Formats: sequence, structure tokens, C-alpha cells
Amino acid sequence: MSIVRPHNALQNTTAATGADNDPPSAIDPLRAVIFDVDGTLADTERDGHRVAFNEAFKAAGLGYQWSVPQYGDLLTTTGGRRRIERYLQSKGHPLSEATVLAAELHRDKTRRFTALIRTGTMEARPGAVDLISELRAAGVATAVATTGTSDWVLPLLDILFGLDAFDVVVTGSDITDLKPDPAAYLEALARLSLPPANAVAVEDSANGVHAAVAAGLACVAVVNEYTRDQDLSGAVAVLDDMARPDGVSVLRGDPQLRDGLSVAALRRLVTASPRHSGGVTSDP
Ligand code: XBP
Ligand code: MG
Repeated sequence: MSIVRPHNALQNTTAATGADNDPPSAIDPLRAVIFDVDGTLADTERDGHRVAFNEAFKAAGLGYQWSVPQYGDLLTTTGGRRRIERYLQSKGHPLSEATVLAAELHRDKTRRFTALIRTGTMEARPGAVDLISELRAAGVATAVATTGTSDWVLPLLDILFGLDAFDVVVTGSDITDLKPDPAAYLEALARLSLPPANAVAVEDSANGVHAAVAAGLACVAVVNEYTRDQDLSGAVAVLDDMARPDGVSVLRGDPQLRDGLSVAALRRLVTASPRHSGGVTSDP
């Protein structure tokens, strides 16, 4: 399932004014921000997906349980079904059996994770709610590009932000090639009708940064405990959170980002990007 909602940001060629220190220009170079979900908009992996995977293993009578550190290694495979399938093969299940079992386990895991989301225990990462509101108030389109399954992605976004907070939502159910393939980002750009030079991606992981950069986007990485030590060299900046009242740690990039991600900060990043040619085109 996917969502495409026309938003006036896509027709708006007038820059938001009043963003700290940025003079208004006739055409805003920042037209959209595309967010990853898992690990970026919400810390879903350790206490969310991992728990649901383990419940599914238990319900199926399998003795497998993924520990917190072990799950960090497993996360290098994107997509829950593929993650299970590879794990089962590593445990000696023949490929044909692993494929069938992984599909069943993943269906159950998706049901369990969706139920967990509906209990309201998953929280947005610090700064995410305010950043999305600020972007929308400035007329900048907001989008999602995730490899997660639409069955849980849509309720999670709805509970944390409201589905109206996004102009475009691309999930793993909409594409065949998951990150690090750029397909999710290319699909989001196509639905936004924007070229990559006028958008910024916000990601948390090496696979995600790779996907965004391969789609031609400038990408900011906002790390978590699982991704802090990954190779995020493709990102224009690396932060430890999107924003916090006491400022964030800038692990790499413009020291001014210590004030956190804002419309003005993201506009500076897109303008400084070598991909930005100084204008806006309507051709994706
Ligand atoms: C997230 C994933 C997903 C989740 C589980 O990667 O790889 O597979 O771990 O969700 P990213 P599903 O943040 O780079 O999009 O079980 O629905 O696949
Ligand atoms: Mg992620």
C-alpha cells in the first residue's frame, strides 16, 4: 500500500522567509525531505521488531531468540523476511524450507509488531515531530522511504505523526529491491515530481545512506546504538539525534548542526551539496 497526497509545497516556488540568517530567495532549493523510518523517525529495532521476531520464533516452536547485540549484526540484511531467511539458512535449513518458513514467520512477526505499535509504546525520536511540523509550515514537502512493510509502517506513522504529516509514503511493500538499492528513494522522488538536487534524505544506517546517495540525494545520518559504528561516509553530516533542547552531537559535518536539524540547516545542506545546480527543475 502507498500514499500519495498532493501538497502545496510541490507547487510553491517561494522560499519560506524568516528562517534564521537565510535571506529569502525567489526559489527555495529545499523542496522536500525524505525520511527513513526504522532507527530514524523512531527507535523501532531493539525493543520493537526484535521482540516481535522472537515472539514469532517462539510461537512457531522454534528455539531461536535474537539477542540485542546479535540483532545488530542481523540488521545488515534489510527486510525482515530476508533477514529471517538468511538466518535460517545459516542454521542449516535448506533454501526451499527457509524461504517458506521465513514468509510464514514474517507474516506472524508483522501481525505482532503491528499489535505492539497499537499499544502506543513506540516513540518518535527526539526532534522528529517538531522538525516535520516546521518543514510543513515552511511549505517543504515531507516524505517517507522505508524498506519496512506497509501493514505496520502506516499505523506507526499515523500514531506518531498523523498520516497527513506526509505527502508521500513509500514502503518496502511498494518496491522489489530493498535498501541499499535506491528504489525506495527513486520512487519517493518520482511521486514528489522532484529531482534529487532539491531534496535531502534523513537516514540512520549504512544501507540507508547508500540507498539515498545512490538515488542522487544529499543525506544526513542520525545514528543510534546499532548504526553509530557503521560506515556512514556517504552522508554529508552525522548527528546523534535530529534535535534536543541542549543541542546534539555533530559526529561529522558542519559544527553549526549542533543546534539540530531545522529548515534552515537542511536548506544549507541541500545548497552546499555538489548535486545542487542552483535552480529547481520539475523533472525528476
Ligand atoms: C529497516 C528494515 C526492516 C525492519 C523490519 O531498514 O530493514 O526490515 O528491520 O521491518 P531501513 P520488516 O530502516 O533501512 O528501511 O519486517 O517489515 O521488513
Ligand atoms: Mg533505518
